[in-house]
Amino acid sequence: MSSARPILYGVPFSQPVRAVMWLMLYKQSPFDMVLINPGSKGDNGSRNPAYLAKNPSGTIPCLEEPESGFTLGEAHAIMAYLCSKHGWHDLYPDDLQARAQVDWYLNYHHRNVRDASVGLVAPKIRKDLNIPEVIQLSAAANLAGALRVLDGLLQNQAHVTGANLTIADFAAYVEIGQLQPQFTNVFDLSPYPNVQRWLRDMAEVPGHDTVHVALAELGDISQQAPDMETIKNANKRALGALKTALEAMA
Ligand SMILES: N[C@@H](CCC(=O)N[C@@H](CS)C(=O)NCC(=O)O)C(=O)O
Repeated sequence: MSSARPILYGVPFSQPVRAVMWLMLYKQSPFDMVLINPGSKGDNGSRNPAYLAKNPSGTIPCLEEPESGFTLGEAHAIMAYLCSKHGWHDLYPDDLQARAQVDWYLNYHHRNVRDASVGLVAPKIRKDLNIPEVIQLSAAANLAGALRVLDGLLQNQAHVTGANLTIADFAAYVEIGQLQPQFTNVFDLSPYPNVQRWLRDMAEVPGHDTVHVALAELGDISQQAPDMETIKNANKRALGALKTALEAMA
């Protein structure tokens, strides 16, 4: 493992981890992935003291730059940091107002679009979390409200915050995209035609397929929750695809 490469901690199943992976693949920016089990206190768990020292919130993703020892949690903070560091102003504009629009979405995302996972996907995949039904219902309602907002925006613009692709699109897609029929199929997106058009466009963005191998492998979970073996295999395939993509960059 080269010490010059940043380390991304997480698993490809995690939506916020996928957003960071996608950004780095899109920019052909090499990294090493270290697997961290979300929620576990075990050796490779996100609630283990060793990991908490890197990211006190105990969530994935976390980025580490081994040479300086710098660590950073929160997918949106990581993406903004990488864009600022590398001058990726196409994805995170240096124009203050354009950047503020991207920041608007990144903040809005958390209690609205992010609820796709809390309300619809996690209850199927992470039975162990025992997410109460009232929380699932409220999350699904938040998501529906956010989709109405996004559908309105996307009627007049190609991407979430304007004409161009930005990190807001990566953040939004990893949540909304996972609901599509070719992935988990747990939510009807047909009432949102502009969102659907944007989803199709986003599927053409380089890195999309590599980042979504885990979901493609998992397939439709609308009728039946996947078993542990299926989840493990999907994770294995996703890591294989990521390894191939990272080797191709070297
Ligand atoms: N706001 C955080 C959310 C991160 C998050 O919720 N990660 C989940 C996995 S998708 C996690 O680490 N859960 C484990 C836990 O909370 O213990 C971000 O965008 O990075």
